[in-house]
Amino acid sequence: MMKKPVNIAITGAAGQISYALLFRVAAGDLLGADQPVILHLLEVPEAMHALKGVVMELEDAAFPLLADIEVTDDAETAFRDADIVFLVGAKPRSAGMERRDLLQDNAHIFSRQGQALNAVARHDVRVLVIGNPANTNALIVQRNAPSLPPESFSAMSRLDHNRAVSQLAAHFDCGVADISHMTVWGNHSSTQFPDIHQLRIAGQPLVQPLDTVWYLRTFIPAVQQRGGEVLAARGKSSAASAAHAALCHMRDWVLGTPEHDWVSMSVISDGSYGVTPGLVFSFPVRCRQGRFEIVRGIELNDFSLDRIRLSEQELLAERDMVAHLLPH
Ligand code: NAX
Repeated sequence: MMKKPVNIAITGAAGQISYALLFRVAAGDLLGADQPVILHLLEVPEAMHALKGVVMELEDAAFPLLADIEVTDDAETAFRDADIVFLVGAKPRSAGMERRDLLQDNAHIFSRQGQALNAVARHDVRVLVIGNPANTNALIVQRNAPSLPPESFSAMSRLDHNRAVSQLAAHFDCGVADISHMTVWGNHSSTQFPDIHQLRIAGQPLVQPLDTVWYLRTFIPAVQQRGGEVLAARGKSSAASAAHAALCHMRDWVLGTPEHDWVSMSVISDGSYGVTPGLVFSFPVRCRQGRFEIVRGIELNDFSLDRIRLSEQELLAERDMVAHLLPH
């Protein structure tokens, strides 16, 4: 017998990340080839016409798993009954705009969406925030949805994680699947800390001492600045790789992480590794039976702790800037 469809809400549905995400979700790349889905697509009124075109293309693809498509410009309508929510839609950063202004503009979008989730979402909903600044937006959404468990919310650091894994495979001349125990700590910003101190290749810890010159001068900046490089080359920010990272994040959350590895997810800090409780911070996590757990007991050297503190400070400053939108 056919499974009951899963309701998946996606905001910013006419944008470029969604253009890559929607078709893969409808094709079964998120939850598997036997799981029907219903898409709830949210956009602003001005983008509705463009969204109609995307819906036509979804129809034209004749996906067997796509049970229905609902289109709306009302957040409560989009989030009602949703099992999974991808919060992609946000204002882009325009020329000359300060990060502070972007934060304020988007903070209002995410506080309203948090309230809408609070009003209508299922208690077991899983929410992934992709729209930037993703970590602080996720904090705003969570704080505006006090009736939902805090562990319903996360932000995306998986694109940074995947970028790091790919760079490591090239550097160590191995396959991507050979790389494990990679962690991105902190904010999805230039203060993120890609940490390879626990790295294993084909299951084995590194035998040679870490090449610190390469690590500090090449690897860390390469991961931190990859988004800017893509933007400079394409004239547009990362889209297909971001959509893929969103699928990886949500699939692992729902279906579980590989047995002998972990992934990087931005989740509400429980104080692990001294990170201020309540901040949405990227940690190493394992997922089992639909729940994530921060990996504990990793020994961090002073260098790593300093990097983690730096990113934490940035998130605390962002939190202060949106304090008026954090009611609880
Ligand atoms: P686009 O500008 O192509 O699309 C955004 C869409 O969101 C637009 O269609 C817009 O109409 C819609 N939108 C705006 N406000 C909305 C609202 N209140 N409700 C519903 N929809 C709304 O951007 P895209 O390239 O798709 O990127 C989306 C977001 O992802 C941006 O904030 C971007 O910075 C962020 N990213 C986050 C990444 C991460 O790793 N966390 C990486 C990729 C990307 O940079």
